[in-house]
Amino acid sequence: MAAVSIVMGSDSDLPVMKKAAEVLREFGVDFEMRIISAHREPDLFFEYAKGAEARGVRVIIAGAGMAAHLPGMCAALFPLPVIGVPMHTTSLGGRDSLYSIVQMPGGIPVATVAIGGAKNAGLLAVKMLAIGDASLREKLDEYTKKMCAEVMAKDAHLAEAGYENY
Ligand code: RP5
Repeated sequence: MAAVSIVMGSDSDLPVMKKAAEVLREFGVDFEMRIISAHREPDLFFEYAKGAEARGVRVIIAGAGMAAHLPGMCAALFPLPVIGVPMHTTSLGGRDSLYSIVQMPGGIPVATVAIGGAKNAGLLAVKMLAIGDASLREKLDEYTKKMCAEVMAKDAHLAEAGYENY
């Protein structure tokens, strides 16, 4: 059963939204992934968002661009957390998507990540699920340690390449 649902407004969002899927795979979290447009197929979208909780979904990660209403409408219809991922756009650099997603009215929150920030959206979903899952919580510690070791290795390579270090 999918605990996380990744949804995006168009297949043009897929190269970004794949990064959320990669994180969920890394943590062994079951997820579903859909392309559903709130604007172009509103009836199907309502069915998807209203049925998500009954399917076992605990967190929705919704990515959209331009007049990006998909995450906000997910939050209006789905009672559990929604994470919004604004897409970069050629016309307005993604500010259109960002403002559409982040400027939600009081009472309907969307946890908005950076423009193109699907990796962090995946991680945030894992952290939400880890609140009630000790094994995921442990995996988060391992992930943090690994990240720290990677940066330390890069720093060591700088010194090996002859740059000043102390
Ligand atoms: C939004 O419109 C989608 O999320 C996408 O980012 C944007 C453009 O969609 P396409 O014209 O590429 O299908 O609904």
